[in-house]
Amino acid sequence: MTISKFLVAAAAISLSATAFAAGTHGGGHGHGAASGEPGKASAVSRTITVEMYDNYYEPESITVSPGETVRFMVENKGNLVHEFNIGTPEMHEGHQEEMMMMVEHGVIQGGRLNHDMMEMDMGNGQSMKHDDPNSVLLEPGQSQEVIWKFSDNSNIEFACNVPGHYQAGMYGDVKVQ
Ligand SMILES: [Cu+2]
Repeated sequence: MTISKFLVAAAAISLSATAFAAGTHGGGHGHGAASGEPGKASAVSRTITVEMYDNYYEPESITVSPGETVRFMVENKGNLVHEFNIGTPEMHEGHQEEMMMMVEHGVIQGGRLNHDMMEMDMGNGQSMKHDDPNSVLLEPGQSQEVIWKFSDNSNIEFACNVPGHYQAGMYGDVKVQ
């Protein structure tokens, strides 16, 4: 929830009502209660490799069973910073406003992340770290795993919420069956 805490602090400074709303709606950033929960490595039934390009995923959709725990090996093969985030369309929409703030504050700079900025204390120990268990944010060439236990909610997408990417089609369906 570090980004949401940052948002609240930033909204207080900028008096930005929209940004504040983004941080409070739908339980805030990324917890993913509606889309499942962080999975345990011991419960993983399958590993799926997900490649990220500018601006799409390979594969474009996946099928899981209700309650299944999947290890995603996420690789950024594009030239831009990309995110792999598991959530409902509503969660992604809220997260896109937060990501917009990360761009505006120089945390995301096209093909790189400003790690110093992400670590920076925004006051009260809050930072713009992107460390929620349902997502990874990667620079070109980076890879990282996400272990996620899906619920029976079939209204789930994996998506990149870097500004403009979702709109360019950088999302995929999770079919739960
Ligand atoms: Cu992207």
